[in-house]
Amino acid sequence: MAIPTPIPTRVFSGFGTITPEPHFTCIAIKFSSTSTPFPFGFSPNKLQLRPLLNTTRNFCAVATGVQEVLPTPLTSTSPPPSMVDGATRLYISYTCPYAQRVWITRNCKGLQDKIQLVPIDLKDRPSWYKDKVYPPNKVPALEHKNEVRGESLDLIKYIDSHFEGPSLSPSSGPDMEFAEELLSYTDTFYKTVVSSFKGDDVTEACTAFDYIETVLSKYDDGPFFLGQFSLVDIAYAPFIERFQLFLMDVKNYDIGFGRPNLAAWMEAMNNIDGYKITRSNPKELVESYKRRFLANI
Ligand SMILES: N[C@@H](CCC(=O)N[C@@H](CS)C(=O)NCC(=O)O)C(=O)O
Repeated sequence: MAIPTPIPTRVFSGFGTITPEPHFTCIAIKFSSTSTPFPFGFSPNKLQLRPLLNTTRNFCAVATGVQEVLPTPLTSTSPPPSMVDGATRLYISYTCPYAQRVWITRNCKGLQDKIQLVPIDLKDRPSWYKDKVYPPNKVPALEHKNEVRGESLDLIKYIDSHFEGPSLSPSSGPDMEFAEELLSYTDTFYKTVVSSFKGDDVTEACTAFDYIETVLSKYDDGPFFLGQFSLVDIAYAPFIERFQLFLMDVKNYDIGFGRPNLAAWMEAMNNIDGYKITRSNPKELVESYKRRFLANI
């Protein structure tokens, strides 16, 4: 019997170049209406099409079907965006977990066309950012209706309640109280886990992950904190992403081992397109955590 040749059903093209081979253009091809787009590099000069294994972040945008070219971070030499055009802008850094929360929220509500991403290079920050946009000089910040707001947990709620798209939080009742309780635990969770980074003892971190494992068992209609995907998952995801990679690399500690709810949560999160595109390069994350938390060892 002849092996059927896959016929592409959809081709995304022209979304940027691939870092190591700039003559290749990123394209993604879907081989059925339900399949994940598969990444290829296309060289118009060589008339060559080949599968890609190492892809840039820009390309991941294409591969998730979001079709968004991620802008290059602005630096000290970049001019400020026009502040009088009424556009809604989300100022982020691609590596900041707090900014990542807001970026995920924007993506998951399908607001890619409504909220413009403005990435900032935090190591070479434009002076206008502090002077004209957001005096605390941090990311994230959201410019909306000529006002600028900050603080990631406030911003994810603000975007959820002020913009169109699926609601990502319960509006009342015990679910809302539980969501608030979990959101207010995020800072303690972060501090507890990172406090165990330096020594050999990961007991503190274990306790924090055990707590997450327990709260994830409260709802049985889905793998997420409130059963269904919500702002709570978005608030934790950037940190659990970093902790998982760092603890595995440095301490050979698998946070999902013996914690089936947490393992299922991580797997489910990794299937959320609006989150996937925001994930940083794992190697770079681990290296930056090593520089930050193990510098004096
Ligand atoms: N509590 C803030 C924290 C934001 C934050 O610390 N952002 C970091 C980047 S990850 C930042 O902008 N740092 C620049 C600085 O402190 O100068 C939030 O939740 O939004």
